[in-house]
Amino acid sequence: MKSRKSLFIVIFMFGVVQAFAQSQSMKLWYKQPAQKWTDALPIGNGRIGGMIYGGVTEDHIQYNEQTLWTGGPRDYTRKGAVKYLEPIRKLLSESKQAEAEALAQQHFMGMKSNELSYAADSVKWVSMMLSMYGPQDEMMRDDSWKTITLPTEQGWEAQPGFEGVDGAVWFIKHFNIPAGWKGKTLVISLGRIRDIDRTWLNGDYIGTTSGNGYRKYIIPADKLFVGDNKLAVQVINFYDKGGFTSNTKTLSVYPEGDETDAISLAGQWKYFIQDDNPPAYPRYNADYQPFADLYLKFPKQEITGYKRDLDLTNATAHVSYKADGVTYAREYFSSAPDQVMAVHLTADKPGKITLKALLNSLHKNYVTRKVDDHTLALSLKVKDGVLRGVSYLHVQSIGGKVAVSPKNISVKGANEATFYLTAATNFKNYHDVSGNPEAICKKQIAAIVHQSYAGIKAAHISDYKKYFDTFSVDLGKGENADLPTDERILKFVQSPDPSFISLYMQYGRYLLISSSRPGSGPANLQGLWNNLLTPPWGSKFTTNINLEMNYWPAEVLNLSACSQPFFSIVDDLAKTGHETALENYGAPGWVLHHNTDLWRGTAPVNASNHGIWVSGAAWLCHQLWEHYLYTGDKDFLQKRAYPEMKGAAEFFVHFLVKDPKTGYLISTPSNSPEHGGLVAGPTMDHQIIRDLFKNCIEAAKTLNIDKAFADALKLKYSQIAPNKIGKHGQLQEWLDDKDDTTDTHRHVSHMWGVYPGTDITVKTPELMKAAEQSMKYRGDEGTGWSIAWKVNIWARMHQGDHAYLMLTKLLSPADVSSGKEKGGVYHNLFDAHPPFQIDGNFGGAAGLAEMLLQSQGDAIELLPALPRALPQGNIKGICARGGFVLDFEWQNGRLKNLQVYSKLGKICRLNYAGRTVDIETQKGKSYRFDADLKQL
Ligand code: FUC
Repeated sequence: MKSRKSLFIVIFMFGVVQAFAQSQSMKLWYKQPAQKWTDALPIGNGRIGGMIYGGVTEDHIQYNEQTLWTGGPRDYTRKGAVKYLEPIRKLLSESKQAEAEALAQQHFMGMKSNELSYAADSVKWVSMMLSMYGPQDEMMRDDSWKTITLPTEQGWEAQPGFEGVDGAVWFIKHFNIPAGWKGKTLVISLGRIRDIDRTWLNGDYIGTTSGNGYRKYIIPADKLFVGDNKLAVQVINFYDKGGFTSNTKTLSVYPEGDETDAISLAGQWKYFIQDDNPPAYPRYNADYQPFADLYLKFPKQEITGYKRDLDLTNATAHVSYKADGVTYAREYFSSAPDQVMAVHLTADKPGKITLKALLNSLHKNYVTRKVDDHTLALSLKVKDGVLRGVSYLHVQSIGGKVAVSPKNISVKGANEATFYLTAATNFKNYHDVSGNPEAICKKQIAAIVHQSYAGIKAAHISDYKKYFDTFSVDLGKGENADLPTDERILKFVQSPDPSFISLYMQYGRYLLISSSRPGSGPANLQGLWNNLLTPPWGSKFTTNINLEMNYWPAEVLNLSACSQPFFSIVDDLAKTGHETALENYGAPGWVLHHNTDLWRGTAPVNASNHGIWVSGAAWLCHQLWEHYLYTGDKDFLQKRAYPEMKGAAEFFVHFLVKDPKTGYLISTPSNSPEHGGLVAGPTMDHQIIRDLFKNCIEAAKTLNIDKAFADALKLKYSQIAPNKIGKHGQLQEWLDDKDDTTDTHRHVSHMWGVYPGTDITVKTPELMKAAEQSMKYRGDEGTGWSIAWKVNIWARMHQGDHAYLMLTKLLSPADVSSGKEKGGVYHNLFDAHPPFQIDGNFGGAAGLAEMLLQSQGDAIELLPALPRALPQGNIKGICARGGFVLDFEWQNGRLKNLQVYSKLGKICRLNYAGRTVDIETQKGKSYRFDADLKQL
């Protein structure tokens, strides 16, 4: 028998090995620096986010501050829109969808920014642009112009010097016409141009076209010169992508009827930016903005042993390599306690740290300046909006020399150096922009100057661990577990890599902790990370799936506190949404349509065929109620959740109308998200409204208030159009049985009742079967978030293998061939819609949880959708409704043991493999069970 001491050593060593194994397996790592943004590693403290490229001679940290957006406080709701509500409803009830959409587009959508002034300003500006120069002007001599490679398929913004440019730009191209073309009529093909072109050949005007379609100009034979020809194109771009935006093939000149003889015009052109200050383009929503870029420039060196990683256990990123017998290391993190981003540079020999650090920004309107002998500042202003930003970059070094100029900080021969970066804006809240970013930065740097790096790092780690360490998961280890992350992604399809799945699950938690900390704003479409002035979908908050999905993992994966920013945005939206309820619907309470932003617009936006979707507020309220179910926080229910739930319900009490055909209460006008146009009575709405009414009734009962209101809701509840099974055995997406079985649209909105709702469960087998049929018709492909949603839905259907199949699709490589992308993961494990959208990361993590534990019904179901591919595992800290935290293990696909901790002292009903047990629990106590749910 082992002595106590040696047993202790064995246990201790086992613990160390375990801890080491856990920390190794919780890393994303690479053998090379990031080439592109989706290779870079994200860090964040909920407010300041960084993307670390980790280059050797030039490191690049692109960074964001959560409140830097375009736009400003304004009214988003169109006054008097309500006049058109009944006419729109009437057209829909007469099956005149196109007419209803046209009427709604004209009178019912929200207000764009500058909507009233733009038309006149734009006409004035365009006429100024057109009259300023012609190609014969002295200004048009292109000898000293800069060059650009055309076409730019992704818009000229992707070219250096063109970042964020909207406006008027002249382009000139010289090309040679061969003698053989003499006497032929030519075609000049310019491809697609955004938005207006005016084109001249050898000084002769040959035409103009508006819009973003293709351009072809016919040149009569007598206008040609054999030899050098000069093509001049003035391009006017109002907003978003600019320039020549089709592929190289379409940019050419050829004799009419003989494209095979084409001369390519693709390649180098000369350009001159005539004016990049057009009137601000009217927008329904604002865009989240990148803040700036920190560059660290090091002396050139031959290096070996490069490694870059992100350690999820302590939210620190690292770069290390060797050069000239010296090991260099960099460490990066974004601290919530100290509100700074830190970059710490060390070498294992003294005096080896030499570099220049500089700040620059994509915002045209930015300057840098010296603050003091250790601090550089950057100030910026967004182009179309009221927000200003300030960053301080402060350095502390040991040994060596530091010098600060207005442009950079240089460090020479130091033993180590640490940079601290702050960022702030004048945003205070959605109607107050009186903040002082300079004062914030100054204060934050003053607060860290007397602290040690070790102290700041320790505070960061312990703060982060408060969240991260509440949960752990181990699904076993495959043969690829020790490979770099980018290689692992590629191998994942070929051989099982269960620890890659647990890494992905924990990465979802990491991203939520990093982008949504109490006190910060909620995670947007890209969480906290965005490097583009015109990001996809504005990197805003889309509410017909995306914002909600961001918070799916929060409760179940033991990060309830990370939902606080979500609750805060709901508080704001309940106020702004009240205006929209009144102006568009003459209704009490509040309403939210399918998008919002920093300024909390709630009106319908974009096109009427999908922008008029009325269930945003109700869906957000579902998550308020869920928070109560998980935490039992009655104070939250009473003071925050219930008033907002009640407001959302009051809206629908007013809004629902009796369908003349069926007699049911229906939601009209609305939309099944982004599918099928403006309609009366989409299934999803009815599922969400039922859920809202049910939860309000339950909440009123719990709080012992509002009995009359709850009774009124009960009556309405029973009159709402029910889920219906259609002619193909499918769950109908609409009131009419018109689903198309070949339709593979990414939104699976009518599955809301399966997940996240509970209208359809395994206890309603016929509806569940119909839902399954619809899922089969819809297919297994989709955008990132669509695939993530399907993981959750198949899990709720108790089909673990199908849920797992979806998970493998979510984890497939997003970069398929050069330049092309598909739904999956990028090298940094960001989810690809494509492009990057973070909801898939969060939905995927939640989906895996849903496979292992469900508690939406009257029992906690253990391993309800365990796939064959994950036969063993160990999970600690997963949460169930009713205030329970569970740790359990399974082996050979069977539960092995279980421990339940009761936070609230409620009765706990457990369900596993057909067996159900009830136990009375006491608050703060744990209960252990064996594989047969026998209490130990
Ligand atoms: C919804 C989706 C799109 C995208 C956008 C941000 O509109 O339909 O796929 O995710 O949000």
